[in-house]
Amino acid sequence: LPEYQTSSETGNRTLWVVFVVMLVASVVFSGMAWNVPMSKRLYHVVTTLITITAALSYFAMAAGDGVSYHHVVERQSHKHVPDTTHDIYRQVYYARYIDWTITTPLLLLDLCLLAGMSGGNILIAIIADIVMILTGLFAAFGTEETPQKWGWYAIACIAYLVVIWQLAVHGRAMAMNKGGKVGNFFAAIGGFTLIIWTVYPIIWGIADGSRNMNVDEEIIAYAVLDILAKPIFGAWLLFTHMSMTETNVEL
Ligand code: RET
Repeated sequence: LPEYQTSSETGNRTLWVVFVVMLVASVVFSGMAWNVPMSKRLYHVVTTLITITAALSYFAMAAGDGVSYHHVVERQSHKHVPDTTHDIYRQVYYARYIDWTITTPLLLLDLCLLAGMSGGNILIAIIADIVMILTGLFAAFGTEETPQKWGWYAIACIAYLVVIWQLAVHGRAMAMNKGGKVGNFFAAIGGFTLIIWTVYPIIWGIADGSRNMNVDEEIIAYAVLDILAKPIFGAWLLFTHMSMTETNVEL
């Protein structure tokens, strides 16, 4: 008999809760945009687009649409009985990768604009980020019977290092040039981002990669990370931006 690794009521309820959180954040962030002049709204627009996209993605996952069963591996059913195998299928929430393809470049754009990075460096960071997410998607649909599942994962990690390099080296230098206030804020919110983002590939390795976490635990782990990386990050950025003229962008 095949084995199906599936979310339960707990995972599903978590998905609905995060959907509501993202929806409320979107309303609050767009409301905040009305309270600042047009010339200060770019971060509000970018940040609201991030939470709206996440709300749509969580709606799809909660409704059971952004998910499919993936054949992971064929296993020996009994250690000492030959020719008895069973297939293992696990739910892959591929809606996440569609969400991340849109939202992680927008999150990076927020940070790049804050630092005042050059167009070339922004483009490298964003394209490397898209490569990271899409090669991560290939890894998610890889099979444990071939080595390329972890090969795709390794490529995604290299792309992630390119993103970190652009932000930590070029981003930080440009932010410092804008003065101590922006420099310190960039270091703080950039450090927060670095820590949160780095937990994603770790969770992926434990849950999707090696199946040492069940589907419910995986949903909860990503839910916590997504709330920190999107609404909490966004609120911090927008409230700080409102109190500073140095963060204004001429775009
Ligand atoms: C994957 C697996 C392959 C290796 C790496 C990954 C990195 C993912 C990251 C995701 C960040 C998501 C955010 C979402 C929105 O809030 C694709 C998990 C490196 C860094 C911030």
